[in-house]
Amino acid sequence: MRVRTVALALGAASTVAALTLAGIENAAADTAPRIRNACPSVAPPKAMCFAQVVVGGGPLAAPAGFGPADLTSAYQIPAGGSGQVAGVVDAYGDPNLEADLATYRSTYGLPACTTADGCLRIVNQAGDASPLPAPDTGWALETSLDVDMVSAVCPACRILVVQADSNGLDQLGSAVDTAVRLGATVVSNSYGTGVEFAGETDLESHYVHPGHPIVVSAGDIGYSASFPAASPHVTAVGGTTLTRSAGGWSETVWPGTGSGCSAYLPKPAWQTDPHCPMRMLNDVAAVADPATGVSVQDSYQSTGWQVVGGTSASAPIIAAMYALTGAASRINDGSVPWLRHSAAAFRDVTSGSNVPGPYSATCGGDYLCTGTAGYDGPTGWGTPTGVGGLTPASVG
Ligand SMILES: [Ca+2]
Repeated sequence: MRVRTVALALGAASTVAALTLAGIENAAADTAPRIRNACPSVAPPKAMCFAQVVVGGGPLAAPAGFGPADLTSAYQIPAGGSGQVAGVVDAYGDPNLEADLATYRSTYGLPACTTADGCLRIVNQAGDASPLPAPDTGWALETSLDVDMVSAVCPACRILVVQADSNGLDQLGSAVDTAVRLGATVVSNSYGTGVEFAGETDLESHYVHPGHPIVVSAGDIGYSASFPAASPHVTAVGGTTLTRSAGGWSETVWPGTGSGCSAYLPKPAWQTDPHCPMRMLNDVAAVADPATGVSVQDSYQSTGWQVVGGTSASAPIIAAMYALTGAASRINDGSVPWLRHSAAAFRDVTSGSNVPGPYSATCGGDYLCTGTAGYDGPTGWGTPTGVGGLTPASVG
């Protein structure tokens, strides 16, 4: 309970206060909290992880970002998930993954989830338990973020981590295929190119798995369409700034979130927005602003508790909520929020923009880059309040 109290107190803090209080990773003398990407920028057809971490100020002694109770409250997350398998695809290895997950879950009072009890399974992209890929510091943080978010949202889910040999999209795509083959109910993908490229059409088949929702981060460079989020066969997840307000929660567009109109991939029939003739991103959103970030435990070449954001946080939250619907086998793409949205099912995000951003271009000032009433690119139909908006209509 002591830890939960700390988390709740910090969750209530303002953005500025959260930044001031959240210091990590670096030497104690490095006292200026700031945000950096966990993974370096790369050019397609490689992908970067979309985690952003608060650094500076010295190691954190206790969790300082949003924890499971905060997320459960903000998104009205129900119980459930027994028998569901949350697949997580990342690149490279993380030697401390299981130990760090154990720390996260025990700290927050969640049931243990270990390789010994079969709850946690870690394989390479071929589906084998060994050899696992060489470790990478940035992707290790990313992987911990993914399994921590899945744990926070769906503590009863089993977790299948598939580690691609590298950050090449062909490798990551193979890992997605493996996750589905090994029984993943849903597959969370917190990575992408940030920008589109012509060759993405040749890689898209890895993300076409009807009956296994493929959930993808929208990217962290502001207004821009990223692949594989641009696939019309996935759910593209944008990001918000999440703040606790009197009696509840409020959200605005996180300026870093990707969004936009694909240059290469066609518009699916279920998308009805007026100004994008191709696949429009995004479909839904969840918290991604590192200044209102989530708590993550990562000790691989790092100091333990971290405050992390980026659309790498929002994608596994949505993936795990899909698992909680118990209806993932009837989900084929990102259409469900478009078909099932309602005022009760989503918190409509109506303010904020992802233009200007460090790499963004103007979008014309409309819903492609601006939070508006109803659908908008940065946050899709909004953030889920319960799983009703993520649950497909009953057959027949
Ligand atoms: Ca909106």
